[in-house]
Amino acid sequence: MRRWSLSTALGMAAIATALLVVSATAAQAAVRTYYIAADEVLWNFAPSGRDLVAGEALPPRKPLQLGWTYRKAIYREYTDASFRHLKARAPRDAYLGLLGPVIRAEVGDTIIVVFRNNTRLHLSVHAHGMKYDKASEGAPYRDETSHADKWDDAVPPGGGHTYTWTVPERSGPGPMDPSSIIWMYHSHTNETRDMDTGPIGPIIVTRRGMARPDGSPKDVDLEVIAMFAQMDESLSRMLQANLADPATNPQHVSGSSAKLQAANQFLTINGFDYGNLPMITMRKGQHVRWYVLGTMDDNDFHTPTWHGETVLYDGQRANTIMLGFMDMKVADMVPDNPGVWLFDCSQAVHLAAGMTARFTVLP
Ligand SMILES: [Cu+2]
Repeated sequence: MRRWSLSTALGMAAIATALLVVSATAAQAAVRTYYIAADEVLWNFAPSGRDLVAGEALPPRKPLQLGWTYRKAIYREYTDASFRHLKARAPRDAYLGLLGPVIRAEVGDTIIVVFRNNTRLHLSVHAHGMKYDKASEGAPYRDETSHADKWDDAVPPGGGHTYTWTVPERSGPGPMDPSSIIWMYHSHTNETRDMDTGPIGPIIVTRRGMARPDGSPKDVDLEVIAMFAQMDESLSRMLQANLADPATNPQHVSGSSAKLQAANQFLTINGFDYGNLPMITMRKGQHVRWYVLGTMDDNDFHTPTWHGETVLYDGQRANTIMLGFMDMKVADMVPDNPGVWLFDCSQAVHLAAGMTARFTVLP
């Protein structure tokens, strides 16, 4: 009798605890809504007009190079569904450059992207790592779906679509990952050429129970996102628009895409060349999390390299890590060495082509 009572009491306590856990989890799960438009902008890869790492003039324009400014389509965040007011990016986030807004979630959350296409091109929003159904995939291929499940794959100019992604355990950090990981979202209507056209952005997912209300990881002081990408303007879907516009083609360069290719490729970090990435600033002793991204480049890997400091990547000490195609990696740094330091790609050709930036560690 006594044993029966005890086990019953224990069983009821266990059920009550389980219910509490379930309700706490349900209470914490958030629906995070982002209003994101694809907008056309004039993008300058080196807005200072100089090589800020070498402290000298940019290399001379190649004969078939349009210039340093090109029309691109990029994702930008708005305050609401009217898409009338751009959501201002904090000055400290200027270094994010042409990356779209940072989408955040804690495991268990739901992400809603209300998308508006303000460009002349059919575009989409396709997420890596998230869980979605066919109406929120944003990628056209023979997937045996039709009608409503196709609209999201190529949203027409002036059109819009609402994408819904859930963030289950399998979208969040694995057992060997730190408290947060990074994914990408990008237009996948013309998968390879969209990469050169511009619309791409980051998604950060934090482990359940490890997120602040804004979704960022509690155990990190500063997060930095750096996308290493070759932007081939000869393959951009905006090429014809760029050729036709004196603002982007002041020398009236002309020729086929193949002829223009070598002169119009840029090796960029967040869309910046030759040290023009706005300075990233951190303090000695902070826990800094670096998220590094590769894209769908032709044939090149990238090797982000931190000078003057080291990182912990995959449980190993490093100052260089390898980025494959559409690779997304996380490296943690506790800077201990105040100064201005180089952050670049160690691939020699890329280094020579200005795939360089700097970061500052304050005492
Ligand atoms: Cu590289």
